[in-house]
Amino acid sequence: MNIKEFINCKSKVINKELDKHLPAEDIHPIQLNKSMRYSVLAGGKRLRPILALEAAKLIGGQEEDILPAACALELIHNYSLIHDDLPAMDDDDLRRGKPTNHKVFGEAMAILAGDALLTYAFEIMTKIDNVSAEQVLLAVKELAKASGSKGMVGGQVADILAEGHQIDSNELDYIHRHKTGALLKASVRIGAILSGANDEQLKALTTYAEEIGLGFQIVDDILDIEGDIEKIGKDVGSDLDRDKATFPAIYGLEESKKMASKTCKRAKEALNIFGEKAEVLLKLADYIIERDY
Ligand code: GRG
Repeated sequence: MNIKEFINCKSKVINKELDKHLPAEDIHPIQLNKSMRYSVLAGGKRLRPILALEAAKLIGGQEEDILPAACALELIHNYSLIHDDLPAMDDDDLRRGKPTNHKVFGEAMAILAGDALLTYAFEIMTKIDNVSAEQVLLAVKELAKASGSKGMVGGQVADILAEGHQIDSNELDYIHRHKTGALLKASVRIGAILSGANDEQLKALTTYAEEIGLGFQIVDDILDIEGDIEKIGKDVGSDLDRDKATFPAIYGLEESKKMASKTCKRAKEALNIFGEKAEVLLKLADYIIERDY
């Protein structure tokens, strides 16, 4: 099985489901609906939904039962990207190769589209069928915690407050475990919870998710730096700005690469209890750490 082909194929299923859930562009409020659809349907690897679906499959869950939760995760991810791109945050003009939401719809609409995606995610969670109310409740709690002040928003705040300061490895760890790691971890755990994972299975999948979350961010930082070096020919030393909350800034480029491959190894070891059934999640760990996009 080729993992890139697998991701492309699964993305089509997820995109179809997202399209189905998102409010149509020709109904009121038209501008808001257009703005929400613009960002969500602009591409993206759909890693979070795929992680949820694959964790579920490993435990014996049915894809169609997990799809609403998979969409909810992607909507929250997209809300975070829209808000992260705003002038008050990263002030980015491009996302997934297209103008950012606020560049097309204006800042006010981008803020509101993000808000609407966040809240709509929880509405979609109520549409989960064939799963006990108790499991849905646990999954909702997981999603809320991972998205809010104890998760992604908390990590984003720590990242903003760290700007312009030298931070230590503990702070860096906190930022990334929360800013990016929390939603990736929730993706795996939600798929597992909705499929009735037992404690041992949930613990193994949680370790896997924590490791790939960390690896994802280390690789993201490395790719950013390597991209800059390629684009503007900056020398590595000057780019490893100590005031940046990145792994290469704290550990150096070579050590960061070693750390990324260790996270991948630990992620895969955590799935030993599942044997060959974990093939897709094992390949996804490799894909996340070895990606060159
Ligand atoms: C604004 C509440 C709030 C949070 C923002 C996640 C985040 C917090 C900001 C994103 C900034 C960023 C680019 C972080 C690097 C890691 C990351 C989340 C990259 C984008 O995720 P991918 O690669 O994106 O899964 P696609 O486009 O494939 O969906």
